[in-house]
Amino acid sequence: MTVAYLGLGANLGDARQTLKDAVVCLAQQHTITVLAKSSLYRTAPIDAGGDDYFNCVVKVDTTLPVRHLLALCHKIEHQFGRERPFRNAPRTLDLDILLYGDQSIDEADLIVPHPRLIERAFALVPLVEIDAALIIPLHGRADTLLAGVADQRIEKVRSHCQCPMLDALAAGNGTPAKGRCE
Ligand code: A4P
Ligand code: MG
Repeated sequence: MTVAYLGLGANLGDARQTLKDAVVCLAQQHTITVLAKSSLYRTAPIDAGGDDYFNCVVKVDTTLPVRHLLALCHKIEHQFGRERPFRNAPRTLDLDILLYGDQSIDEADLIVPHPRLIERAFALVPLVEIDAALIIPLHGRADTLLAGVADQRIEKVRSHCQCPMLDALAAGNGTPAKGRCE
């Protein structure tokens, strides 16, 4: 089992609802246990156009090797209608591997820690919310990096969610039943 952190982002369609549904979808995978979920954040697009984004981060325990985890992320993005007309295009769902254990990977199609993680409030702020003392391989403690992104607009979304699944995840009280998200 490996602890990994996944960054979720969306700014097309009902982005808030998509992120909530995507977290439930992750939690229903037999290969994944969601250990924690950050708050939902509304964020200014960085290096991108379009509407404001919604972002969050989940901490997972997974039996999947990292490349299988990447493939699963792509599969779930596809299920949520992701299209790639151009770089940084508005998207229904983006699922990035921010961290995978303490591994550093630098390959053509997979870089971990995510190469732009430390430059982006939409990834760093929710990460630190989940785990204040988190160490990012090659960069050190995550909370010491927050000052570098302090100029980026990010606001926590007050949750009106009535969904017991998400509440349980946020509180770390267990995961939804497995196997219903194909
Ligand atoms: N790839 C390499 N490393 C990874 C990794 N650690 N996790 C490759 C996931 N994928 C990784 O990804 C492009 C390629 O990156 C994939 O083929 C994969 O093999 P993609 O999902 O097709 O496109 P992307 O996510 O748009 O690309 P990229 O370069 O990761 O963009 P970013 O850096 O994620 O930026 N502003 C706000 N406020 N919120 C956002 O969520 N997102 C972006 C996208 C820009 N601005 C944003 C947000
Ligand atoms: Mg991506």
